[in-house]
Amino acid sequence: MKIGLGLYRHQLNREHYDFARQCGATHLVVHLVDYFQQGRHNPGDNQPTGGSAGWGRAGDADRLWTVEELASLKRNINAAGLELEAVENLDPAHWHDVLLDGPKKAEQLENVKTILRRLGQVGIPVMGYNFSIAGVAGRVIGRFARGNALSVGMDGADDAPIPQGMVWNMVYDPGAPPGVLPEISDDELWRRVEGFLKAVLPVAEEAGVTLAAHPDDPPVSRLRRQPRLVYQPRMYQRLIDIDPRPANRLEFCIGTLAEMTEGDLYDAVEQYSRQRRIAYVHLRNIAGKAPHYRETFIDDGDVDIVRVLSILHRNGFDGVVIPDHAPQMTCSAPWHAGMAHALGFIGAALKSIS
Ligand SMILES: [Mn+2]
Repeated sequence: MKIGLGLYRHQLNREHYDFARQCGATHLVVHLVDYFQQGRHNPGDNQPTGGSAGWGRAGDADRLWTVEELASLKRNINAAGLELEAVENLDPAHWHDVLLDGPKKAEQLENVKTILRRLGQVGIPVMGYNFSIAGVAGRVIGRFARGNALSVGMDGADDAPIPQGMVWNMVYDPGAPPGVLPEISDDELWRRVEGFLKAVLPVAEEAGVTLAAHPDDPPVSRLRRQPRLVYQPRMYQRLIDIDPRPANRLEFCIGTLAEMTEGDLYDAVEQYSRQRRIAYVHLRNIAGKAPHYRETFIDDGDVDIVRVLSILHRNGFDGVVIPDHAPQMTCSAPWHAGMAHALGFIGAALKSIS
């Protein structure tokens, strides 16, 4: 297994690349969506949470990530001695009507195909995505983690409807007419993801890019009156059974899986790693179950992280593991300290099992 670090858009610079290497990472997973754009609630270096208005504004609908910027990003990362493993998350500006089945759906499926071809051209092997209407919403921040560290949790599912012009917890159309998104069924959401995968997987495969699906964080059956896709471990199977292509894989989030109310986490790790359908792993620890849980330090929650890594190792998983989120440590560099702690733990755990 390889150790990676996930970086937000504003962290894509040499200082953070060197920090990753110093922590023992060899790979990076990068976010190109700017979650912190005009979002009033987001501390700059913490994972975004946002209020009912979401994380902030989506990107420029008319400007897809270019070959030049992707190539330059990869070049700079390689120059720092790291590999670029994945781009994580599509921008709602580029695919909102794929999620919403809206009038620009056909055009925006082409956007996704273009992005996949460009990743392939530059040699970025994985595109992480999260097929979700409400997105990562409805969580709370507090001093929940060991030693009063700032962390994220959930206290019941948010039932507030989503305003028009917003999807995936970001605003893509600030001039949208008043009103809220219509409620849809679980079947309708599955119909949409199936259409999406059938349309883009052949292009991904041809481009040599793997699509990696994140489960619903937080994992509840409905959030903001919209259905969720993967909120129990077994639902990942339905997703990969849509298409057997190896390009149809999982952004396997241990923390989210552990928050789910059904099934056994270690069985799920066994099940999906044995099928070789894990593209890369988000690793973090939690305490509790949705809709009442807290994110914890990696060595301090319900999950036996070493056991998870042992199962992955035994089943031949050779991909990248990143720390996902970490509590913010009380010091002048809360994000760095949290990540350094998580990466140190993961590094030691991997040495102990291999
Ligand atoms: Mn995750």
